[in-house]
Amino acid sequence: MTLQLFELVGTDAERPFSPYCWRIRMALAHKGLDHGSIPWRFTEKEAIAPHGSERVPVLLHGEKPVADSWVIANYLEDTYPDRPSLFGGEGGRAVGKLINSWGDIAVVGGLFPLIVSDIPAHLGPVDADYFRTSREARLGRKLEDTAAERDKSVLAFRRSLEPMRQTLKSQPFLGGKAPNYADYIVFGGFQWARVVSPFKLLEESDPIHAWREKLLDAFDGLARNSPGFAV
Ligand SMILES: N[C@@H](CCC(=O)N[C@@H](CS)C(=O)NCC(=O)O)C(=O)O
Repeated sequence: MTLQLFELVGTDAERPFSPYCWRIRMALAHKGLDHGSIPWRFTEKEAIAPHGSERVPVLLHGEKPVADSWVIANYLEDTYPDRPSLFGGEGGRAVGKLINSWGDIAVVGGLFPLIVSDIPAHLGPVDADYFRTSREARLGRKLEDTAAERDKSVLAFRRSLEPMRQTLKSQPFLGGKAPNYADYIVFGGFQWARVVSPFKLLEESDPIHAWREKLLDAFDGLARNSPGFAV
C-alpha cells in the first residue's frame, strides 16, 4: 500500500477517533485514494517520532512522512491534482486555512469540554492515565467537573456555530453544492464526538444536523459505518 495513515485509536483498533485523522480519512475518500491504516495510541510516541511528529495524523507516502492534517490535505491536493479537488482552487485553499483555524479553535475546542470525560473509557489503562493527566492539566480541573456542566455549556456551543448555520441555509455544504475540505475540517470534530460520546450535541431541527447526516452518508457511509454512537 503506497499511502498509510497513522490513526488514533484506543482499546478497539477498529474505532479511530481523532478529529484530525477523520479530516484526512474524508479527504482521502474525496480524492478516491486507497490507503492503509496504522492504529496508533497516545503513548506510542516512538512509532511516529522517526517520522518527525509527536501527534497524529501522520501520512506515509511510500517512505515519505507528512504530518499535520492541514499539511497533509495540501500535500494530497498538490500530489494528486487530477483527482477531485479538496479546495476548488487557490481562493478555496486560502479560505480553507481560516476554516482550519476555526475548526481547531471553535469546533474541536468547543467540543472538547463536552465530550472529554467520555474518552478514557475507550483507552487502555496506560493511555487513560496519560490522557487524564494531560487533559486535566489543560482544563485546570477534573474531567468529570467539566462534564457536570455540559447540559448548559452545549447551548453556548450551539450558538457559536451560528455563522455555519446561516451559511447552510443557502447552500448545502460549506464547499457549496458539494462537500470539500472545509466540510471535512468541521465534520472531523463531529465524528470524533460521535465515536467517543453518547452526548447529544445538535437538535434534529438544526440545519447543521442535516448537514452532518449527509456527511455521515458520504462515500458509502464511511463515517456512519465506523463504530460510534447513534446521536
Ligand atoms: N494540528 C494537528 C493536531 C494533531 C493532534 O493534536 N492530534 C492529537 C490526536 S487528536 C494527538 O496526536 N495527540 C497526541 C497527544 O496528545 O499526546 C493536526 O491538525 O494534525
